[in-house]
Amino acid sequence: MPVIRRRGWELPEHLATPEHLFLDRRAFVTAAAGIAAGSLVPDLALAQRVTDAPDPTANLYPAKRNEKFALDRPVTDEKINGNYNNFYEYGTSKNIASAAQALKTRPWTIKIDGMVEKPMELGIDDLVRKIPIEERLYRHRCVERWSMAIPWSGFPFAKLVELAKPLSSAKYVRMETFLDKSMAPGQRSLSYYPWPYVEGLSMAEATNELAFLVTGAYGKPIAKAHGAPLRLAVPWKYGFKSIKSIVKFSFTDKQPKGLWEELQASEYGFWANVNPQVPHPRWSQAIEELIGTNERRPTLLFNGYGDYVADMYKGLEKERLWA
Ligand SMILES: Nc1nc2c(c(=O)[nH]1)N[C@H]1C(S)=C(S)[C@@H](COP(=O)(O)O)O[C@H]1N2
Ligand SMILES: [Mo]
Repeated sequence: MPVIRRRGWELPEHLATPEHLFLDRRAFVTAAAGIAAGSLVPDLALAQRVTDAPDPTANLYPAKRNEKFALDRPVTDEKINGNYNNFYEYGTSKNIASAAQALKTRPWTIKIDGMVEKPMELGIDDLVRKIPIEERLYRHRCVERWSMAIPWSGFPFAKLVELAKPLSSAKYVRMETFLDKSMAPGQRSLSYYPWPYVEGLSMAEATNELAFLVTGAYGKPIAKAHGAPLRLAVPWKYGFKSIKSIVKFSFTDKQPKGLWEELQASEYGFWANVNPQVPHPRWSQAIEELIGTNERRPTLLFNGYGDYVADMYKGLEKERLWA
């Protein structure tokens, strides 16, 4: 396990996991009870790891890299990236990789519904074989101020939109993660969270060239801790928009409310574009720490992806573009 050393400039301890709310007493009691119940099945993660079948799409990796998406920094070491995750379904610490082995990724059905010509359900393996995958090097900036650089594999979100054939009345895509307390201890212990995890994008954002549906990372099918078998990468937005383990895409005319906005609307909004000039209510966003290095850098507007995305927000300047 790589140890991530925290230095003096970083967040005080009580802010170290800011996406996690300060617990009120009642919530804390519920959470503690949930954790105690969860401890009855300590070996579940290990058992699952041993019995998992080989990934049926493994032969598609490594996918050809699309050189258009270049980095200004080295790729984060896979071991560090694979062991420093936010996946609240598996706990509120960063060290959830082992617990996430309880995630069962097959069979995995993806539902497309709402304002579409023809709603459909399809298995992840059919979906991944329908649309050619490629590799892209993307940066990732969490609202907690850390960042990484990842070689994701997957396909443009626009391809899924093409498949879904949304009606012209659809304005947003709402995405949902699985809901299954039996394989997600966080969904039991954090019982006051509005599970399942939900996130949303406008149609313009979803069809932006950068919006990427991820099926793999580091030249292989995506690890469970990263949100197997299908997660989103929208690198100009704060990390919490990049929903993991997606089971549903709903096309809608109502602006979706993500899990964090639902929990704490005063801190997390719909747009959530990286903006160093707008501090989170509890800390600055001016600087980021490159996890796994000793480096910190000034945060860039739209995480440096303004050339791709700035046009979408013309006229929206008065809206809350912050985390
Ligand atoms: N379902 C689900 N998706 C999620 C989260 C989560 O808790 N549950 N956390 C988000 C946050 S806050 C971040 S920073 C990224 C972390 O992705 P990584 O672990 O691959 O770095 O996942 C996002 N997607
Ligand atoms: Mo995050």
